[in-house]
Amino acid sequence: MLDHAEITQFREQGFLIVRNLAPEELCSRMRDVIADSMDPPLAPVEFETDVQYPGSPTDRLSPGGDTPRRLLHAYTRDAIFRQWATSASVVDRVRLLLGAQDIALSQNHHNCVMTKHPGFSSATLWHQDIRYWLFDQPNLVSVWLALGDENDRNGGVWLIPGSHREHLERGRFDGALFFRQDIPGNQATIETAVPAELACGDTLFFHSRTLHAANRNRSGAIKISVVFTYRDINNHPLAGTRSAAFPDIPCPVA
Ligand SMILES: O=C(O)CCC(=O)C(=O)O
Repeated sequence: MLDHAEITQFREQGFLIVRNLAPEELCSRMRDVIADSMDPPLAPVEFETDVQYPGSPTDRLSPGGDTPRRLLHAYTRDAIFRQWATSASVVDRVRLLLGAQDIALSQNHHNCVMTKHPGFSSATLWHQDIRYWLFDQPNLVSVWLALGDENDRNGGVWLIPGSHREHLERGRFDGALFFRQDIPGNQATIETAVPAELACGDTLFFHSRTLHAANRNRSGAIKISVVFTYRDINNHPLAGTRSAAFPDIPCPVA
């Protein structure tokens, strides 16, 4: 499933790539469902204009204003996403990475199809996913499945190895909790970033405190990824927060 070296790598670096984890047939069925959900985009959808990141169209009426960034609630969109999200390939690995016997999938965080379009996509600045999430402990694992090639040119993700273990003072982040690029200490950290270059079926497991970022899509094709987040069943979301908005899904024990 995962060997000692892979688990150690995840603990030290805050991420791990497992090549070719999802079979081509499953990826192809996901791509078909997603293609049927794109024109028109089936709700719930997050548009590029909703995030207002660098490169986002200013409003829904401006050119590219109707570009989707994420098809939300992937888990309830189609059985193929549920099959992947609860598969032993994913769940047993997350269990090892979290060091937890029982885990649950969050319906509130990620749980989406990322669609990064050429032309109107935006860049995501450096951040830790946990910044807006509220759990007893900041230890969650997200699972990012590439449904095609991902690299810097089409807006693939970059990560900072070991950042999930750093104590990062509040002043190193801006008001929106992005890791500031205007202070030398942070620049030195950012220089250690590595790209997660992925091919279809490759799967990136990353910790909720790992700093990551991504550029705009400068290729000619849409980049599509499917992302789910998991927690130890005993690591509860704080009641009344967005992290507890919808109940989490307990994952099957092998
Ligand atoms: O694809 C991107 O722009 C990065 C997305 C991301 O980092 C996130 O959703 O946490």
